[in-house]
Amino acid sequence: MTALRHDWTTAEILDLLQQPLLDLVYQAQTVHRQHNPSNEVQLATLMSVKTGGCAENCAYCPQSAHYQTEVEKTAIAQVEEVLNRAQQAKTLGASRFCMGWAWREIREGASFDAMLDMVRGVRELGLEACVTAGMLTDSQAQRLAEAGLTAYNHNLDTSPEYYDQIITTRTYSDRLQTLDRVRQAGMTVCCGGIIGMGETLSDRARLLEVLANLDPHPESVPINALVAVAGTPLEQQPPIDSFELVRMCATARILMPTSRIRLSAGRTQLNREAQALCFLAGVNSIFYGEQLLTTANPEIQSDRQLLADLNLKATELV
Ligand code: SAM
Ligand code: DTB
Ligand code: SF4
Repeated sequence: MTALRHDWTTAEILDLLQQPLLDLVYQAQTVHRQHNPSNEVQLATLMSVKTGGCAENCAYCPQSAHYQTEVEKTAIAQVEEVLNRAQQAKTLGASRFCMGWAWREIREGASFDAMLDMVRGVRELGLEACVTAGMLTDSQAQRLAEAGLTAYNHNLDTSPEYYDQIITTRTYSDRLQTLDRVRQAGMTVCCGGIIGMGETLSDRARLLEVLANLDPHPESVPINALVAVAGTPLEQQPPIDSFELVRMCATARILMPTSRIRLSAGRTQLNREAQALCFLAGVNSIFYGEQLLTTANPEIQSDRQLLADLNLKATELV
């Protein structure tokens, strides 16, 4: 059994990332089987509760108010609509429901009260509940934890060194501070990043280093491939090679043996074989449902078929 470590160096991680692909995947699957049930994948369904008009300037994001994209700013969804969608996700086999808010930071008032109602309602359905809504205060973290929120998602996105090429309206340490508040309030942490934004292999290693050296590790680690959206500064980025995504997932699995590694945005670009290789590399969660937040995800029917053909079981509700 490999012990959990929080002292990984950049050089060690770069060595892992650059191993012969099959050695890397073999090592990742070995670690995976030591710590987690094999052949099991958690299905998480996303819903955009508050879409567009965000004050941050994240270069990848179609919801930033700084860029002209096809995403329109919409009103905050009603609690009832959100809970209907959560019920539907449960019926379709999801065990986690994730609610996205295009905010720089959580606002107090009716919308935060509604967020708390959504969290309570999702938990009452027996689903894990996750919220992603930007920065928060200690008191907001506390109230979300009291409402039963399972996890708060807040991604580091890339390395500390590359960060200011992607976002200038907040800092890496702002991000780490929010993660700490989530942890202090007793919720689990969902934190990962994006590849395909023009970063180097060292940047990827450094992102993984920061994630793996958090103690405890984030319980869930979304690995996104950039969805290059027209109107964003990254619209011209070429798609990444799927083996690079496999390498990223495998290395995340080796570094964080007990975390859920979630193959997140970018799955529509992957064929079935590439996704199977990601599962072999230790991925044990995907986003399930035809939409991510504002962009497309694979069809429900094709995901069901993929899981059936690979004999993978969806994680059951507890
Ligand atoms: N505003 C909150 C925040 O930034 O934490 C929550 C919503 S934000 C859309 C959640 C995450 O989605 C981002 O941190 C980023 O990692 C991911 N994301 C956004 N746009 C993406 C894109 N075009 N491709 C891949 N991942 C993306
Ligand atoms: C995460 O890491 N990826 C999800 C979820 N956490 C919130 C979001 C992906 C968004 C992709 C672009 C969009 O659909 O707007
Ligand atoms: Fe806003 Fe989040 Fe998009 Fe950044 S990633 S622009 S914070 S919604």
